[in-house]
Amino acid sequence: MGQPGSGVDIEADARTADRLPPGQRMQRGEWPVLHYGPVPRFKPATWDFRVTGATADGEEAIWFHEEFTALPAVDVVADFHCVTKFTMFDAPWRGVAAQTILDLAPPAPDVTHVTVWAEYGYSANLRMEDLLHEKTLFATHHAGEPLTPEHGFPLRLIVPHLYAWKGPKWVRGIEYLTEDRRGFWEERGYHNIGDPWREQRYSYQEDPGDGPPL
Ligand SMILES: Nc1nc2c(c(=O)[nH]1)N[C@H]1C(S)=C(S)[C@@H](COP(=O)(O)O)O[C@H]1N2
Ligand SMILES: [Mo]
Repeated sequence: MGQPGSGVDIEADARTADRLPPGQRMQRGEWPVLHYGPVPRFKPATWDFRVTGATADGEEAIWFHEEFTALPAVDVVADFHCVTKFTMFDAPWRGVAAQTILDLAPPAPDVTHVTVWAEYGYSANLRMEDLLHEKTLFATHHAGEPLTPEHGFPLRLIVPHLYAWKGPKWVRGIEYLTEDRRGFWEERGYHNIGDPWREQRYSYQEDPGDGPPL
């Protein structure tokens, strides 16, 4: 591996360069807290996670907190890209794979998109394929510890291949849609798809077909 200390930084820089999407910089130090509005208080007695909209059987699915935390867990290590231009490498998440929820509460065949709903009506829309991505998960833990309240306790969505606003903190459910509908930031100037590798930051960059009319 060469001289101690010699090649190491070069290798690390090379790794960083091709893992950093265009216009992003690496976040050093603390994980920033970013959101709109206040941090909701977790109320275990009334917390639930609901799957609504166009489900396969026409019924809503619902999990109370203890039930949700008993679902099979997965570990996912992934980079985290915020549209305000910081990227965190190798965030270690634990939680429930989105695929698990989809298996337990399947969508009707004509479902193409979802709205992910969080406390206070925050929402983000995703294409079904984004939710089905193998690294998309409903995270309960970060770096082996339960999420802190400001980072989304008890549950947040993580969609590593899209900008982080697509992952609502304090998530409470998903709604199956048979046509796309903009979420909170997607109605307020942010790109409907939000792929950091294509630098899809703002809605004025959308191509025809990227999203419903504004
Ligand atoms: N409920 C909710 N979730 C949210 C947001 C928000 O405003 N409300 N902001 C998003 C944005 S823009 C980012 S970058 C990430 C930030 O997550 P963090 O505060 O854990 O770094 O949360 C996302 N999830
Ligand atoms: Mo963000």
